Amino acid sequence: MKIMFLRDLFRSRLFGRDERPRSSAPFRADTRAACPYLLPVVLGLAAACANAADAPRKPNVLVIISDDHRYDALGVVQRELGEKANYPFFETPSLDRLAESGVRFRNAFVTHSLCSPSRATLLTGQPSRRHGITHNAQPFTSTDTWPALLAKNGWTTGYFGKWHMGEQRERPGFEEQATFLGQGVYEDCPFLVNGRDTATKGWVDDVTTDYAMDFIKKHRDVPFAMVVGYKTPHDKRTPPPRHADKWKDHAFPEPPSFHDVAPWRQDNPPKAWVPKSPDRLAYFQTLAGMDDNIGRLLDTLDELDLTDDTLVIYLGDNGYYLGEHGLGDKRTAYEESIRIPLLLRYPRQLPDPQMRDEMVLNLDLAATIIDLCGLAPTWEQDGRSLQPLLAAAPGTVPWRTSFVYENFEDPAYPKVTFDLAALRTTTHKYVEVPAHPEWTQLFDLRTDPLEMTNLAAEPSSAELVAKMKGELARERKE
Ligand SMILES: [Ca+2]
Repeated sequence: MKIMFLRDLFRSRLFGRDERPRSSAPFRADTRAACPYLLPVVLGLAAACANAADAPRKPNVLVIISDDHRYDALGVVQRELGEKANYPFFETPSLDRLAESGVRFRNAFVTHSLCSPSRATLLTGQPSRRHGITHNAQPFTSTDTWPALLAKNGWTTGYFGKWHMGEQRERPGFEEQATFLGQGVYEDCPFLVNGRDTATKGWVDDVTTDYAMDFIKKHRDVPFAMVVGYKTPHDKRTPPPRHADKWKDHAFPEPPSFHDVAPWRQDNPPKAWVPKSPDRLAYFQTLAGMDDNIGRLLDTLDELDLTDDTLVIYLGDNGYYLGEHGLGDKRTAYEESIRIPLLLRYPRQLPDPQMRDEMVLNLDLAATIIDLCGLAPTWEQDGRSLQPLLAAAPGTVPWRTSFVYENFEDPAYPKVTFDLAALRTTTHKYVEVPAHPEWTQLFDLRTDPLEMTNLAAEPSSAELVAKMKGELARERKE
């Protein structure tokens, strides 16, 4: 026991917590063998360092972001829904494993449901109107980002997989990269590996994971921070061959809101529901392929003894409609579009699994990462660190009761996209489309969680509409 104690002291004082050996087994063997000779040295070093302040621990950071993964396409959520499960066949063992060993947020949202704007918010902690990425074709050049901050403070940074931001080739703030341009393709996707165009073979998210695992192994002994961007389950979907025949007989039930057509689709309502849609099936088949790869990443951390000291965050970049309100895609403000799966695990600081129901946002993740890494942001943050929330019992930390959601007209799709703003509270949602005042919506989410009864024009709602409209305008000006 004494030897173990001295070893730990030696490690924490000599290496600090920044460059600690990551694998304890070889160190333990060496220390024991050399102990008679090392002991005086160890004692001297320990004494010399005794008054030195403990350097803050530098966790590794692994952020995994997928593309169009809606909040309920998780095995653990489907089981939780019981008889109300809309996809009861679906399983995500690796994401469930992350959820069951970390924190699962059951009310997580994005502030803009679109690929590039959401990624810019993840990196900056700012909403689209502030970071300026309001559609998918804009390059992102800011280095007011958590990866750039971590790179300046001793982390090795890497980016893998999807980035988007038009066809941008640069990945500001990330030192190493194996990434593809734009949307990429599912099969044999061309990659850009540290600036060099590189052909690859196989399913894109398998390839991305191979590169990401190599990075983890290469940098196992130093703090690293990385983003893994999966293409899954964005259309046009091609599942990996190993899942191409899965669930083929499943008939998807019609969503209850399928014929409650969104105001902007009234002139073009959907045709009859198709229970067996190959495209919808492929949504889940690609997610199964991604889940395999998340398992490979988690296994890699386990095998390298890095799990306790690695902050892992999984999120979808936006939700996705699978027929609700007659819609596909995302962008607008119904729940299926703005809610995301969000999981977080960091055993060193948050050892106990949790489920949290506070409204949390992709906007909060930059502040959270920076906080858990022991740093302070050097630019304005619109989100809040989740660390104080997670360190306390539910209901004991004052937390937001509303947030602003925004979408902007996309120059690539001017006929089907439009400026939209919403205020979502813990009980209601108010949505306005400036170009179409007749599309204004108000939903009471307590009694109408599927958002099928628009109360905006009800005389009894006038006061609430005025109040939420005013709050929305005020918050957007800040
Ligand atoms: Ca997306």
